[in-house]
Amino acid sequence: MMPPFIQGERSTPDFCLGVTMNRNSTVIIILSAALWVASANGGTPVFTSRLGDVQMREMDLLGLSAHATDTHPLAYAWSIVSDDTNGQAFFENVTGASAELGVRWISSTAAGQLNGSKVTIRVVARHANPLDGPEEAETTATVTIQGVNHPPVAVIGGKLGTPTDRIPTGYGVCADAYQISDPDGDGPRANWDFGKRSGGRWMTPMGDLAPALFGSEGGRCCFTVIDMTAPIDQEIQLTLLDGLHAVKNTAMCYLKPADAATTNQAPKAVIQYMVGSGAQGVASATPITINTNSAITATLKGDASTDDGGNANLTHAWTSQDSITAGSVSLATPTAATTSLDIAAHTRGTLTVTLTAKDQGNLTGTATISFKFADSAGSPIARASASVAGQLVAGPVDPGTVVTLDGSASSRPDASKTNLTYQWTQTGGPSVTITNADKPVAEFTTPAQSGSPAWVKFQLIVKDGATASDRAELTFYLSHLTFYFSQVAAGPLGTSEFRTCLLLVNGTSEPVNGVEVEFFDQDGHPMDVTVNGSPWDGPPFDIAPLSSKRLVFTAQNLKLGWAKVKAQARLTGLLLYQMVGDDQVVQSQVGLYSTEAARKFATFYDADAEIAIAVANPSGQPASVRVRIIDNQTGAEVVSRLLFADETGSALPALQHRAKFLTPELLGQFPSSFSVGTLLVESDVPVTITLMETKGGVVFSTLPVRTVR
Ligand SMILES: [Ca+2]
Ligand SMILES: [Ca+2]
Repeated sequence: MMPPFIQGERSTPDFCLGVTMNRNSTVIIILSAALWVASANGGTPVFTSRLGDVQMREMDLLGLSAHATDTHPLAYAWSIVSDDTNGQAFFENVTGASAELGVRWISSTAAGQLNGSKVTIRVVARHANPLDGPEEAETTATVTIQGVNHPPVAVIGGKLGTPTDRIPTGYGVCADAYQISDPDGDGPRANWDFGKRSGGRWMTPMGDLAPALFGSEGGRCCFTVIDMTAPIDQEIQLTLLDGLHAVKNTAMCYLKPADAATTNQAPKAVIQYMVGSGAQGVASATPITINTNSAITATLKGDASTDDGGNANLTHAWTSQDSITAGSVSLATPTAATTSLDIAAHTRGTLTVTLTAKDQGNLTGTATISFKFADSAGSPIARASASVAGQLVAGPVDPGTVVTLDGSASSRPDASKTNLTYQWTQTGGPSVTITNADKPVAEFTTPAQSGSPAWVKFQLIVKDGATASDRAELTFYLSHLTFYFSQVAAGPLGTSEFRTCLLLVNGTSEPVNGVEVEFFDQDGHPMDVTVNGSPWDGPPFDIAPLSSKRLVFTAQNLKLGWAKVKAQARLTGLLLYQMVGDDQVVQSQVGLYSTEAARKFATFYDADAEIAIAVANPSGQPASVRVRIIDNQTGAEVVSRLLFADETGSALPALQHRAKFLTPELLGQFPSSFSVGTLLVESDVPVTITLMETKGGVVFSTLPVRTVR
């Protein structure tokens, strides 16, 4: 049943002495009705309606009026003459001939104790203008307290949606007060309003403005769900007014955009963290390192988690899994939106915390955050340096260079080093292999520069047991693209002359600027040659787009060696190995292709052919080079010999060059069944090779060489 809602009616007719009980009540008690005729010429006001004795309740308001007449304007003074209620009676809303008397209760346990108490009130009517005379009239009444006005019970009904069944944009929402009650049978007055809101924002042409409420003073209050940016939880408030009571209750309306998903979606858990009083961050896959020099607290917040049902309806559960080797960590309040980790000083180890956010449909989403606890006071310190051939690396490094990574200066804070462990890891750039990656001193060979990124990066982490250092990082920039010709020659030879003609072709649509060509002799010294008729001192030169460069090297004395070409972009290079007669006519010419520096090459091998191999070592270290021959028919290895067994340390010294015939003396005897196979050339440092087929010692062809990775 719907109680009556009569809002604030309080009209008291003239000539009627009225007292309305409980201004919202339909009950009007008429106590008396006396009528006086005003004196036409008298100066004394005359009450046409007087106060009369009446009962009222604690926690209620009593409407009072007492009208007087006079030929002059009147003023009224209301007062409490005597009061048994110990000050609980009071006037309010005093306006001329009307006033309200209220009686508070002292406490809910004391409710009713004022029963029988009397309050005497008086109203005095006198001239509003003192010049009209001192005459006045008064009327008094005794109010007896009887009973208590109990607060109404505010209950909100209606279909307001649920977190998992939201009301979409365009629909109407009506909240009702049909289920309210009042212990005294009063019909309280209802006021409606919007309360707090969470989730998205309202979208109106004027901005984020809530929809209009219809029936904000009545038994039912409605609004139309307007467009919104994301699901909204909108509180609606009902206030019941009953005498001195204003009883409030709220209910949540669950709303969603028109095009929102129709089925309940799982929450998305998000962890925000703060270490000590540091900046707030959002958990990522990378563990967060916390220095445990002293005890510290990390705050974890889950209230940035989201859900289509609104994050206010999510529950949060935190769990943790740790691998603590020293100290301790404790997780507080595992079921609150915000929790914290209390980390004892000198704690070491790792901890992963999982947040599970659950919606009212029991769908869950999880997020994790990992911490690494490091006690820097005792952590070792990683120190890394790099060198090439004993020289610290100071600039870009050529491809194929062996770089030494040196972490042997790492130590504990007290400079001790015993039982430290080392780990070198590549952290960027083209992938390379690290030799001795778990030793203080490691090495790698720089890869060819193949565009982006033009660097390789490494880190060293040193551990003392489980306690790791911070990482020490090294970055190496790679030189321009470098390629090599492992056999060049220039100078007179009998009646002929060797010369080397180098052709470089830029097939790109961009100029290739700053090309460098260096020419080394067999012993690794710069070769003193004439190029295109002028002494060569190796200045960089440019090659225009779709253009080429031809360099002819000649020399006074016979010189053999190798060439190195560096360019910003890949050039096509061919070296013509020429013999020229007295008449400057080319007698023979063999094209030799370039190779990159590498540790392993493969080529064709024919036992009946006369084959020479030229090897240049552009690295800064001696090269131990082995030749192996695999029988193509049987797959068996028939040769495995060091190529430079006659050199110091059986290795080709740094920057030097040799050419050798692959004779039976060098290779040993083949099995009689062997005819053709694959020649593998392997080196411990990057080298560059050329395989030449000769007749009577004279080069007439080259063999295709493939670098093997
Ligand atoms: Ca009541
Ligand atoms: Ca949900």
